[in-house]
Amino acid sequence: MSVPRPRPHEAERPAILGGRKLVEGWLRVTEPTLPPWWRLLPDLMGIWQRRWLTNGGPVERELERQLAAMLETRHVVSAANGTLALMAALRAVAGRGEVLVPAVGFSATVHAILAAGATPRFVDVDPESWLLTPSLAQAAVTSSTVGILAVHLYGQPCDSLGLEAVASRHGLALLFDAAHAFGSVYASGRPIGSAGMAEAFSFHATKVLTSGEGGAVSTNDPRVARACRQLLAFGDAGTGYAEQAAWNGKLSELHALLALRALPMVNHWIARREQIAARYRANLAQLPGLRWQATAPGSRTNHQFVPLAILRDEFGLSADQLVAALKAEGIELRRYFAPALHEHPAFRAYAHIELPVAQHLARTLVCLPIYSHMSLEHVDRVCQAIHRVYVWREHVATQVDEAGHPARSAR
Ligand code: T4K
Repeated sequence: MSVPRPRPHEAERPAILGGRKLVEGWLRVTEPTLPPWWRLLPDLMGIWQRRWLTNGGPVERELERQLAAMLETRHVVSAANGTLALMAALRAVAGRGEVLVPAVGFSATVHAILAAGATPRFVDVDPESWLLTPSLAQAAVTSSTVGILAVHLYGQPCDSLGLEAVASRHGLALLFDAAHAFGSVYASGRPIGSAGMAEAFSFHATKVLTSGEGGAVSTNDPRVARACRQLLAFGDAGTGYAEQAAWNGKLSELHALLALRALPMVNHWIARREQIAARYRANLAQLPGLRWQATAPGSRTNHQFVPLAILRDEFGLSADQLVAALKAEGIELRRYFAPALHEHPAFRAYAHIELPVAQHLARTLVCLPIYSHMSLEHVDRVCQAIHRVYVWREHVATQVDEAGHPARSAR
């Protein structure tokens, strides 16, 4: 005997079905948290008085010094953005062969590999942590492999010790794309930024620590630091000659200042993000078909993102359907990171194999809104929106198809 389903409550009708929007205006998936603007005024005056705007100015050098102290690393080289930081780090340590890279992530990681003259070899990720693990890397090494570029995806730390063991066993360069992970901590208790041959950060407007556009390479090896500095300044080590083909990837004083004055607040902001992420988990715990990224015992994420995998068969709606339904509520969810990297048109030439976990994740991942000054009331609104979309899921599915487009019946 089939049990009749209770009718969804009218008052809980989602906006996509004609109910009242839960958010006034538009709740962005993220926005930058900034130091108070007036605190920057004396520094701005200094920049104006010095008339020194870039090329190794005092603010940029002070930022590098403070970053190195915080990251517990010997050298930090600032960069105009995270992509250039990664390009320089790759060129400095890896040769022109194959670099192993996880197939879930942002295109910039692969652009950097290609720009540095290497070749990406896409590797599947772990179904729990969604990261490149030592065993997956080990299994992917070939005679052409020259390096491993692991990504601390969403801010979640990779197993640095395990990856270091694989790299040293095969004589490979080990690099970390730490674009998402400023302030995250390895299981060993060391800050992200201190492992491998180098780690590369992004300080884009969407990151926990931002300079608008910006990035940095951290390394304990003075030769890598010197090479990166040269690569980010026309290949010129101060001689006036271009000693190698290179780029202009320097960070300006104005950008450096923004990050420098934000730096003392970062730990407080990460603590706030921890509360936000915990609230999401608690509020959504009763819903079926939601999977969270696993954190390795002892390690700590900065919660750069709050990613969630939506299992359609259990939740009743696909990730794209949920994104469309929340958009109607005034809430921005993002499909970071779909498609899988080897499925981007630009990189298909390098995709020789099926990567089932990456492909599954690309179909199911969404990122919930988070920023360091987000109110818990807004977190609750997002959760309420997800709850009511779930309660009305069968009706929602009549409006939007699985790809998130208006359903045929609703057109
Ligand atoms: N490696 C990895 C793993 C990466 O994810 C990235 C970049 C890199 C390397 C390279 O680092 P960078 O070269 O970028 O430094 C963003 C960022 O542009 C990019 O930095 C980031 N990863 C990537 C995952 O996402 P979009 O295209 O999502 O940004 P956008 O403009 O759609 O904005 C997202 C949300 O933020 C919106 O709700 C609007 C809001 N926003 C945005 C900006 C720019 C603001 O509130 N204020 C702002 O100023 O790319």
